[in-house]
Amino acid sequence: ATVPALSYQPFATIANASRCKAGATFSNETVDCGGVTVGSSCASDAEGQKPVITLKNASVKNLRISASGGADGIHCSSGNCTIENVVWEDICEDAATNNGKTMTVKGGLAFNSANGPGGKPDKVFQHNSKNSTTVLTGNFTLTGEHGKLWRSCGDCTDNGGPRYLTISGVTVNGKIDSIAGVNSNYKDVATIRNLKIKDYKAGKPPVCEHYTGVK
Ligand code: ADA
Ligand code: CA
Ligand code: CA
Repeated sequence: ATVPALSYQPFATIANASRCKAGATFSNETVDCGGVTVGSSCASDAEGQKPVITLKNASVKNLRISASGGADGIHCSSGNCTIENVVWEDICEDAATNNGKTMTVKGGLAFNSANGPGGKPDKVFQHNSKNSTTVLTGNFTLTGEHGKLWRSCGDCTDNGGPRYLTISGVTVNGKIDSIAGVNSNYKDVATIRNLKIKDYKAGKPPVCEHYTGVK
């Protein structure tokens, strides 16, 4: 009998990688970016910058966001979104925004949230839609310096709440001001399990900061 020659593919091609470009929108699907790096620009802490990637009831995984191109990060603009194994080489205005129902960040890593070169450390995740949940899990890790890990919007047009944060396996391997910025008057709830914090700024409450949301 003849023995068939061994054949193998040394490098797998991720069919979706070419779709992972700054400005892309993914809807009702999971897109594996295969480790590509994307980015647009970073105008420091300016609000109104465009998201790098928009998810509409969709998931993205295995993506890097470039240090100088983080803009307004990833938006979950509707439905349930999962952001899995994403690396932010630096956070620009923020890393991701929940404008949907449940936004889950699973694994991955974010470096400084300093809004680009010369900026000061600021928020990582922004939560704008009410009656919705942000989940941080799978040992999502922060390194470098940060303000808040999560902020519930204090002045959104879609105001009120509550907004929910669930942390279940997060490591802060750098320095942070606080974990959750809740609006107490909107009855926000942060549920925190398995959180490791290496260092936090003196004089700041390390876990919850209470705010009053305004209309
Ligand atoms: C700030 C600002 C909000 C909203 C938010 C965001 O919290 O006050 O109105 O723009 O940032 O989405 O980044
Ligand atoms: Ca923002
Ligand atoms: Ca910011």
